[in-house]
Amino acid sequence: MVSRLKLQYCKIILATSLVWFLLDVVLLMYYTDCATHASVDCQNTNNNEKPVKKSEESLLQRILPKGLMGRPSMPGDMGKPVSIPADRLEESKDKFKIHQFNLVASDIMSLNRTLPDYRIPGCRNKKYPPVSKLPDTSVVIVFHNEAWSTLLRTIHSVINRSPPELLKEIILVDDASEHEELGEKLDAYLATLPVHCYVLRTEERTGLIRARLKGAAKSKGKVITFLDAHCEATEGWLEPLMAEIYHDRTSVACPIIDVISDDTFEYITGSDMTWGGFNWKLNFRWYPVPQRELDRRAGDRSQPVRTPTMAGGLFSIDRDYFYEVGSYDEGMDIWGAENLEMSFRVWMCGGKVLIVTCSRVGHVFRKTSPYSWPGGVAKIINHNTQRIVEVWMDEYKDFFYKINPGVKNTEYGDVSARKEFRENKQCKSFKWYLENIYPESQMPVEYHALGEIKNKQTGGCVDSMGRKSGEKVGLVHCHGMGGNQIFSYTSKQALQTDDVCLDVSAIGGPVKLFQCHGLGGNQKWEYSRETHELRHVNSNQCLGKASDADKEAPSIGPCDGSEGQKWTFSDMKM
Ligand code: UD2
Ligand code: MN
Repeated sequence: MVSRLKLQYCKIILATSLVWFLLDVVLLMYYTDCATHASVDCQNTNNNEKPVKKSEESLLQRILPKGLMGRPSMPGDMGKPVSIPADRLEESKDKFKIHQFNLVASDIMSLNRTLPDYRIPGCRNKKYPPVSKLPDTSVVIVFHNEAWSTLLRTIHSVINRSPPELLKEIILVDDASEHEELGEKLDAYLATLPVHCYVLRTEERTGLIRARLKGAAKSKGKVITFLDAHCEATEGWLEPLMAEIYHDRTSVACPIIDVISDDTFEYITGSDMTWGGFNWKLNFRWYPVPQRELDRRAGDRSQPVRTPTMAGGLFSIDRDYFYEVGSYDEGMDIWGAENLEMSFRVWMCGGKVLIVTCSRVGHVFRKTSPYSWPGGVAKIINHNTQRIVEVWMDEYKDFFYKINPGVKNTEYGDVSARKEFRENKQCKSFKWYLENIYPESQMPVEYHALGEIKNKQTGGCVDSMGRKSGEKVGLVHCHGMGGNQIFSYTSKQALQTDDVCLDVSAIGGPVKLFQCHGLGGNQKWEYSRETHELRHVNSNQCLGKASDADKEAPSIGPCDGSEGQKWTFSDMKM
């Protein structure tokens, strides 16, 4: 009896020891992995792992290398908003303008801030080729006067959350910053990091496009990954990007860009249901992913979205392919438009632009730019944009020039080399791009007219008055300058200016501007070239001259054949 009890006792002891031993091995394996990721926060950053139970903590302390055990929680950890202590509120307001974000908030956070695993379940369990097969990447980060804490947090997040085998190096390109700490102090700090990380410096301010080209030229990885200097890479961000390029070297792979609040630095997840587009002024805009693209992915949200354009700051591209597809337009200055140029070029010359929904990187979006703009903002943006329009947009450049009449006469330098590239590569037409890649575009593929809509009786012109979606459209004196008086009568029978359409949802009006949906409905108008009437199909009413009630807006009422309900288009194609 006693010996049987003894045997049972021994078995229990043995079994318990075995369990503890196995647990030790498993935890040791996990934390050794963490250590190679060089993160002091590693145990907190991987939400895939079960939370560590209280009872296991002492064991963890026993087996972990010193320093890796969780540091005390810090402001902003787990992506939470930072609250500024009362005695620093004033300072945080003052310092906001330096970088156009809350520098005090960023400075009191850890450079190794912890974040939850934000991936959707379909992404967490996804199998990728082993890291030994995936291409490695050089990460290129350009900056001009970036804040120390945001720049270093970008770097740490990349090191902490990338498999070391995939991270070849981090190349910073300092675009003539004036802040002293970004000099030798930065070099010294980078030398202590476990990943090869160094700074190239431009002699004078070159702008982000040429700075990126400088970084790319030095890169040694199979892939180049560009990031802005105020980002945070999240768990598992890199493998899905590399996997897309591994499967197809002509893929330009962008992560989902999540929002890091410029005020509280809260990490706010962006939607996987938006993609990149652009308006007539060639401003990059986010729009909902259309049903067509959801269907193509058979409802699987973990599949990459084939986006018409990219935001520009964050993407991976095969290094050789980057050069094959024309790298960047070196003639572009300082900031802006390079993202659309690259998107059009990649699609039209045989590649693809993807939003890889399993990869998420946060970015501090700012409301205003903190930099100086040598020569002025408008001049630089117009210069860059005109270079795209002239090289890539064929006849569709009319949309840009008519809505931006002032730009036509500004200088945009020599684009002959870019045109030659397009020619040699036999890249497709912009019409092909609109038809095949972006049929939902705000630029109608087919249209009957692009110009003024003039009232026959009063001579007034329909005018967007620069108003937004949801507001009333205007009807004022024709100025003949284009801009807000440019409307397109599209083949879908919409009356569109930029990305808004004339929309009527009630009998008797008002006639409003509304985001164009391309589905007809309240945005469908029939124009008769015989009677010159513009009939709103859904309500069977006609557009008319202004009424006494509102002298600066078109009316809408029963069609009566009067002169006030007759309209002409200044540029009728049909
Ligand atoms: C977006 C892109 C950005 C770029 C830009 C259009 C994202 C998240 N960001 O604007 O990467 O494509 O659209 O051009 O998609 N910089 C320089 N030299 C300069 C000016 C800027 O090195 O003369 C750096 C700057 O420090 C930053 C990067 O370029 O790291 C992008 O500038 P930004 O953050 O002001 O651009 P953003 O995010 O508003
Ligand atoms: Mn940015």
